[in-house]
Amino acid sequence: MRFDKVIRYGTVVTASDTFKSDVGIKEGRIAALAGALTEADEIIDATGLYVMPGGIDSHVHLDQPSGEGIVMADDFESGTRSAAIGGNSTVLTFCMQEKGQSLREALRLYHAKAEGRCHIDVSFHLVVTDPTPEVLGQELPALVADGYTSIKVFMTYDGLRLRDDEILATLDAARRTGALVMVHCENEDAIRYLIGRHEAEGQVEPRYHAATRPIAAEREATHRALSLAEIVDTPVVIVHVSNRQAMEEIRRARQRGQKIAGETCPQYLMLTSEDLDADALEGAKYVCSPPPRDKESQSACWEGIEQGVFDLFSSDHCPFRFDDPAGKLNEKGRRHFRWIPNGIPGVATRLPILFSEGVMKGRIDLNRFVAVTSTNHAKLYGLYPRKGTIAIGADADIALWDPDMQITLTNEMLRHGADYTPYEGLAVRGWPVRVMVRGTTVAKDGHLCDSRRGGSYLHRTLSSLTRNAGNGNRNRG
Ligand code: DUC
Ligand code: ZN
Ligand code: ZN
Ligand code: ZN
Repeated sequence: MRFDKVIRYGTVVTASDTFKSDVGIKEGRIAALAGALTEADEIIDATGLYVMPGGIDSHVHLDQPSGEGIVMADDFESGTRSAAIGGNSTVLTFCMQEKGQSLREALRLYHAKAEGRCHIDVSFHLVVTDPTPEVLGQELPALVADGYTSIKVFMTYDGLRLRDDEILATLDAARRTGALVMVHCENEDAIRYLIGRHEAEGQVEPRYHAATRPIAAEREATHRALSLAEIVDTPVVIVHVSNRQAMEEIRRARQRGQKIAGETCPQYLMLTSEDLDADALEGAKYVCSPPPRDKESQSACWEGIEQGVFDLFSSDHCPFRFDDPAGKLNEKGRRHFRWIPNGIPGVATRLPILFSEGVMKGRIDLNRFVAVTSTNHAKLYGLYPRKGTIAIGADADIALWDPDMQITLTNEMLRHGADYTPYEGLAVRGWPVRVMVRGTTVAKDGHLCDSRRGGSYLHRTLSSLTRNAGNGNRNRG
């Protein structure tokens, strides 16, 4: 066979295997894995490089409304550009339902935002904020059948949070349809109470963001979410776990037999609440929820990645400019932490950080790296085996990694819309020197090299977690 492209002399890494092989690509798919593939229009020399599935970041916020006068720093163009430079070939972003809005209407808006702007492939999770009988009973089943197979619910944030009975109804609808539910676990009432108490003391600097969202508020909500999921026998993903106590809740629920996926993020490995204590308003750069904790929590999250409590390592990229009236330091945000938009950029730094701090420092092996950054995302969100692996028939979504490359991270090289990175000056070893999406090289040596914006919208199958949920998950009415 003559290939469109062949990647030669590299070391292929999947979630289970590491082996020397050439990779033949034809019509955007992997067509051969063998030695000495020579017949191709283009030969890419991967000597000394790892040939890995492109990163799949299943937790990315782009172009979302974020409060009056606040503008998210990335739209689908800049966000997917930055993602590609950081080694990703697919991102899963959020489609936010406004109260009173149908999911279809929300989807129409988000498809319009993404259409023709994406450099890599994208798909949407549905954020359910208004779980009416119509939404859950009529819309959701039809949308799941159309390939919108995951939803997110919030236990915190005014205007987004659901009550426990609403969460139960949403989980129950998810169980009937096979949708996978992601849950943001923090106790809103406790947080609001603590905000009021700190406010009364005049404690309104960015550092108090962390103080008002303590570990116990996350642990309690995690326990509650898992209990609600157990009550209606529905699998869930606990997203952005920041500490040991929340992690232990996942472990215990699994021991009771629940089907749960766990996710953590770079900020919980690399930052602490002390970063929010930075001089004056600098701390605003690190305001995200749940907030970064302490060194012990960092160790716990590493253990969770190493030992398999966490299946997913995602960025929770949610970028705002720092020195900007539409960003972190908006008029009200300068005066009170509660008006600082929550979120930090990280779609480009997720993979280099885990490669450098995890693989190169011997905490995890290459296969675990691929599992938690790509393969598990594909399996859990219904993209496998088209995405998330190097196998014949899979999309040729490939990242070539140079393990010897040493890079000092700067904001400029990340090509996102934010004016800072929390990881400025961090030295990393290992870099994705080429990223291909369906056989087309999108990023190379830190530069975007395809301006076509050829990313596609991905309709997905059911999650591995809900598909195999046993006990009549799909048929029990
Ligand atoms: N918290 C969220 O829940 N979402 C986006 C960013 C953040 O900090
Ligand atoms: Zn969240
Ligand atoms: Zn998020
Ligand atoms: Zn579509």
